[in-house]
Amino acid sequence: MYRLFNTHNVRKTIELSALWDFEAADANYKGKITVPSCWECIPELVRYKGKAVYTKNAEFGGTVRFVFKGVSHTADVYLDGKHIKHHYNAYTPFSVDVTVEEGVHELKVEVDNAYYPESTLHKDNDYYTYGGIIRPMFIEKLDKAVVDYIHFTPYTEGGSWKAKVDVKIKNTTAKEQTVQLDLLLGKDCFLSKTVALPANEAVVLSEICGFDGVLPYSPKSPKLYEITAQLYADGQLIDDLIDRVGFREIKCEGKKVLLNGEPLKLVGFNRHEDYNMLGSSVPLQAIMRDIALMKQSGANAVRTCHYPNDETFLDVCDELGLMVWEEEHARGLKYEQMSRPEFIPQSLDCIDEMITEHHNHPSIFCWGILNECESQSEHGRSCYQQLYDRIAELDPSRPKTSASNKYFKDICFDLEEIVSINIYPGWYATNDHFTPTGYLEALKEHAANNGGLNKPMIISEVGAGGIYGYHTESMCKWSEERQAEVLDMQLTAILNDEDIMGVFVWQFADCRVDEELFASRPGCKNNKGVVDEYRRKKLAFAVTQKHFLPLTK
Ligand code: ADA
Repeated sequence: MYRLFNTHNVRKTIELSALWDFEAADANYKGKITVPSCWECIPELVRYKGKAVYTKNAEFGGTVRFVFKGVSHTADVYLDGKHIKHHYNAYTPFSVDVTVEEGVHELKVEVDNAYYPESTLHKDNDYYTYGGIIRPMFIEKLDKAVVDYIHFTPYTEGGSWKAKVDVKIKNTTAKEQTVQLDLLLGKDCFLSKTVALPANEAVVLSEICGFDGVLPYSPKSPKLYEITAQLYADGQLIDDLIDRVGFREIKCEGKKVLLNGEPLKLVGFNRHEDYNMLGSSVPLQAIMRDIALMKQSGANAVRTCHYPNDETFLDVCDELGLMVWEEEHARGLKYEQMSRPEFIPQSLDCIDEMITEHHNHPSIFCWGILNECESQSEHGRSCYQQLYDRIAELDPSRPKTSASNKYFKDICFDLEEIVSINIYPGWYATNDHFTPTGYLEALKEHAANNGGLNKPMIISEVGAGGIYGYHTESMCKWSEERQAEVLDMQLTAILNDEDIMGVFVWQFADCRVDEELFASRPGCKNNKGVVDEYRRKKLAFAVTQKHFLPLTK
């Protein structure tokens, strides 16, 4: 099962076996491959950047939906030789509906993980773009009408819980029809409505509903409820969709972020989806190991640097009460990428898919964009504005932010609800940045004078490098001892600052990076993890426990 709960009782899913035919022609490789996985798991392809073709024959018919949870990074899907879908960006799901005769059909997926100028989000970077169908793929049997999504936005009014409930229903036929929609929280039906569906169209039903006697969601008491949409046609149950929600409300009040009226003090990590030889195709057991280690450090939050994460990861965060800063896909993009015509559409598609799919996760407390991108130029600012506007349109219930490293040149602090800054004093800069009148004070003052006045502030990245197992008397940079020493100094200064409501250590685990960065990344890895790529703890792990546990246990 992909999610931690069953998303359909009525809609049938055709389970394809995991082995597909596979060919990476440019690598002169042909064989079988598992779906999901990264093709770098195949020894001959551990450094392969390019195109590959996945092929699978399967028996199905009628109206079906091909659902891809993640293909890295570009997919072109063919059914019986006919092109039916193109998708760019590894980290967001996509689907396509087709109607075919019953029988055996050939499904072909062309995948490409190479870099091109028109690929404005996937480029040489301080993380690795793996290749393949990296997340699960399903074939769903659709009836004449289906529930595409339920979006549940809880809020309090006059001391009781309400929610804006948006349900998208699609008519999969060329005939107009009327269906009945029932909405249940747990087993209790709280809304029943007749809905007219024009031929071949989808409609979104929006309702405000009240909920009595429900328990709130919080990190320490992560109470979840299943919400179910059921569709009836002529009295027969024809489709359903099940999701999970939590009754919690996020608000910014001065320098605080409030969850159900309580100020959040967030301490945690930046985490790439990268698990040694499994690459970015991280199974539930490995996700659980990461989250168990983060909780052992005392962390109560995680940032999905620098892209939307797998829903399984978000499900575990929901269930264990780990608060999530989720962000659309972008790291260190320059004018070169942000001035291309593809940039805005690729970014908006990523935001649309991220929020459409992840709207209901109560653990997500904010949406992030454009990590360390061009927030110091007018052109960059217009890009930030467009992306923020799209997020506000799709989900006004969560604050927005972006992790900046433009410091005293940043001109976008006024566009966001939370001011977030990445700093590396003692690693990329000398220690004097943390003297009482040093960096942090200067940065806070600049932000306050440039749109960030009286806003919550997060140190979204701070840390240092350490190579697992490298110990030396000199405690030189890259030794575990020096990493621990620098991180200790950084966290002491940050966590003693009343104005900072959150800190995300860079980073949880070492991750693979592109060879373009080899000169500053020993072993072509970003070695700032507090654990290495095999989740072996470095001395820095104990430093995070020293600072986090007293605040969160
Ligand atoms: C930046 C960037 C991270 C990582 C980090 C580092 O802040 O956002 O992705 O590259 O620096 O390790 O230097």
